[in-house]
Amino acid sequence: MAKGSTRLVRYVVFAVFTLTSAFSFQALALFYFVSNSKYNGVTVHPGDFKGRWDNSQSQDRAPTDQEQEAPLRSGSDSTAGDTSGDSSEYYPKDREEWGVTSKARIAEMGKQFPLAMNPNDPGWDNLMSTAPGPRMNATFVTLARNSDVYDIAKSIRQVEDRFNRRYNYDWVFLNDKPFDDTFKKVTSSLASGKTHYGLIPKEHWSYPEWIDRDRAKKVREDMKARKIIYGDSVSYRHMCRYESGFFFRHPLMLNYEYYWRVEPSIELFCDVHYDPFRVLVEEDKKYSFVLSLYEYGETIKTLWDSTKKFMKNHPEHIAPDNSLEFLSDDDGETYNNCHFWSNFEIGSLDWLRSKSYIDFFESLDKDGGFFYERWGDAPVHSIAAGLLLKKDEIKFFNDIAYYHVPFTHCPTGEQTRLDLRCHCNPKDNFDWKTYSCTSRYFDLNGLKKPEGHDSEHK
Ligand SMILES: Nc1nc2c(ncn2[C@@H]2O[C@H](COP(=O)(O)OP(=O)(O)O)[C@@H](O)[C@H]2O)c(=O)[nH]1
Ligand SMILES: *[C@@H]1O[C@H](CO)[C@@H](O)[C@H](O)[C@H]1NC(C)=O
Ligand SMILES: [Mg+2]
Repeated sequence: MAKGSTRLVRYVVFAVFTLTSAFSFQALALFYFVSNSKYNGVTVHPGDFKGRWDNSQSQDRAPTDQEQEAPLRSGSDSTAGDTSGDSSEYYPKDREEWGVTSKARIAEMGKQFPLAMNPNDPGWDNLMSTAPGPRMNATFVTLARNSDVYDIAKSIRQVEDRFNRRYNYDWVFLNDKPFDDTFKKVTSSLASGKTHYGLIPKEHWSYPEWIDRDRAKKVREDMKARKIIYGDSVSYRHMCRYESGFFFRHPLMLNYEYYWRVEPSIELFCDVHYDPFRVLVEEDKKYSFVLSLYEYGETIKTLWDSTKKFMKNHPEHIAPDNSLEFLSDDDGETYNNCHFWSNFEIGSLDWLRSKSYIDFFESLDKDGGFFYERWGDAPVHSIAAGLLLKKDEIKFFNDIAYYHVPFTHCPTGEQTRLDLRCHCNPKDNFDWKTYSCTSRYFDLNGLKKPEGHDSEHK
């Protein structure tokens, strides 16, 4: 158990009622102890404070200032469930030591644990220990514009607080324009690992020569008139094509084997206690997701036709034990629009750089749907994962709680949420709602849905 695990949260609530009568005031003090003992069952006995807070006294008078500030924390409890010995370093054995009653006492005790007020003070970085164990060859990756700086700052802060401050994985930022100083300063101040800033080569963010730009323009005008989201955007199309076919080949990304994609303004609602990269390595997974849903059909009208063409031309790339069932309800005839939501992904770069994936991407790219329609990288990655990977190479992370507007993945299972100190509302969990495809993933893989799947979101 980690050092902090025996931390005891104890609230002492004093309710002082003043009762007025004709001739006298009477003060009544109520003590209310709430103990949060989920870690290691540290028990709190209301009688613990009896010696100091004798009933007869407390009914007669309100507690003095000294008493009020007294036993908020208890030293001896910290050793009750934790035999690691770590805690003794930080918590005096004698419970009375915690009765911080005077400045002199604080100064005396404080010498042992000086406050770190400035970055160069000892202990500044010691918020909680670094996770032991190996690190994978992995990085976070974010595609962003300079104007996204404060939205990505929010994401980084959450990723760091919930996970990376203990792991310190690198972070690669990619942009079709050079990153400005503000972007670099803000993001590098938040990331605990090394940060790298890459410019996207022009040829990865422009029309391939075989694209008829007039035709593409007409499509955008038409989609604009039909109010299709991002339908009139050129940059969005370059972005989707880049995420589909190029980010993993950026020179900076060649230094890594695994990636975790992070977008601006996402949220992580729960602690991530283990290294998901290592889970992928140990379980031999190539792709993972937390949210799945149906794609907007208007944006991918011929994507499945292109996919079928690829399957016919490259039967050697289709995995025998694939997830076609996730993608199609009629054995591959049509696409059911199910996809993993790719704004969150943890996956293998080597897989994306493999011949099978590149052949798939290039085949789609030649058909032009990134510009003649508005193919998203989510269905492209998902179809690839569904067909090129074995079904047990795709992982669902129930533990990683996630939000990207407008959908939430809040872990199913109350105990899980408590253990991970989640701050999401289980009712917001999208997994088992009608527009999610996650049930299909469970059925297809013969997985048992977590307890609470049928009740918590209602
Ligand atoms: N450098 C750059 N990044 C972009 C551009 N458009 C979108 N992005 C990034 O691509 C990702 C997806 O874009 P976003 O606006 O979040 O699209 P949505 O999640 O589909 O609504 C985000 O990480 C954006 O920061 C662009 O024109 N240039
Ligand atoms: C990480 O992976 C990349 C890509 O495969 C490789 O070039 C690099 O040497 C690896 N780094 C380490 C430290 O193993
Ligand atoms: Mg986004």
